[in-house]
Amino acid sequence: MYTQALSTERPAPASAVEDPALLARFQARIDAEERIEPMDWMPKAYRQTLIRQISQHAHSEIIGMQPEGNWLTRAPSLKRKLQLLAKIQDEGGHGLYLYSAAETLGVSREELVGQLLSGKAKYSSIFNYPTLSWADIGAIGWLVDGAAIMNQIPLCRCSYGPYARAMILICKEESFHQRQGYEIMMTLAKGTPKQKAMAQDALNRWWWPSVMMFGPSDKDSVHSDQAMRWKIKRFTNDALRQKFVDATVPQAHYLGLTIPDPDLTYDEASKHWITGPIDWDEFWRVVKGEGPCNKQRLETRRKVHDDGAWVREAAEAFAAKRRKAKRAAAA
Ligand code: FAQ
Repeated sequence: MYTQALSTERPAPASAVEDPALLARFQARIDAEERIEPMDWMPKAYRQTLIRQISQHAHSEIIGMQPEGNWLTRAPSLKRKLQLLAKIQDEGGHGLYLYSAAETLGVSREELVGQLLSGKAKYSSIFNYPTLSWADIGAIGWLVDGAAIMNQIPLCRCSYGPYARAMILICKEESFHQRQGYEIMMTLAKGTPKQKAMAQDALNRWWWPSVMMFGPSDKDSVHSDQAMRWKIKRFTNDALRQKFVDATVPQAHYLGLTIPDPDLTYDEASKHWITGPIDWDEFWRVVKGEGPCNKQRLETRRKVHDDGAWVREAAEAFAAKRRKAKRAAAA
């Protein structure tokens, strides 16, 4: 019931069903770096890929509000509470932006939200981990938003116009989120020994899930090849993961914290930090619904959705009233 359904099928090749001339023209537009807009012709598989990716992204933003929401009432100062509140509201806004971008592809928001609430749709694995201490709020901003930026900056150049444009504001806000997280970590790391230990413990628990957030390794990524040909994705999962590791390891060193990876080494020749093996069994367990918080996240989301029914009903009644008044004025 709580499984985030896993489609293991490879997407149908774009050429399987559609007019070769239209397909060739479409690919030529992509190759020429033209933006595809909602009313343009596009292959069915392109549309489906975008609906899948954008809606998963939207669900991630909405579910991603929960781990941080857990600390709103326990933030250590008014300033921290205001920052966290603003960040969580930003994430909610990103979700709404992204649902709107997905709707331009001909799918309704009700359908997408229904897929999330039924447990059929995926959202990012990272949000199925618990936030056990205040330091986790620092670690999420630093690592999770840091990983999100690494993945999302290239999406500003995605071939689909509405998604690419939505990502511009989202990336600006994620950048603020990353800085507020790193600043929390810096305060803790330079604080008392107990505070530093909290920061190290948060890093220990969030490092590997953040590294996994980029998705399966390239050899197991089902969608990457086609998504790269369509310029939806600009880099592979492993390439982005490497960029994240290279950027983040020196930041951990600056904090005086230790990356929880005894095999981590710096390769002088390639100038890359090389991690030890990633536990893909853990990744797939979480994706399939068996992470520490999958059940709780969906239950909370369903309750919030049900509790908010009156808001949707009131908005519909108000819209109907306005339509009626407009008709009366025009008559
Ligand atoms: N979790 O073939 P690929 C954020 C699935 S936003 C769960 O490589 P693709 C902001 C994948 O869907 C974070 N499932 O797939 C924030 C596919 O299954 P399917 C979200 C995952 O699409 C911060 C299967 O594995 N960001 O953090 C994951 O080419 C703080 C095979 O994978 C985005 O969504 C995963 N981590 O590449 C909010 C960015 N990875 O669909 C609050 C946009 C893979 O066939 C607080 N998305 N899977 O059933 C993307 O860039 C891509 O969709 C990837 C996956 C890179 C996530």
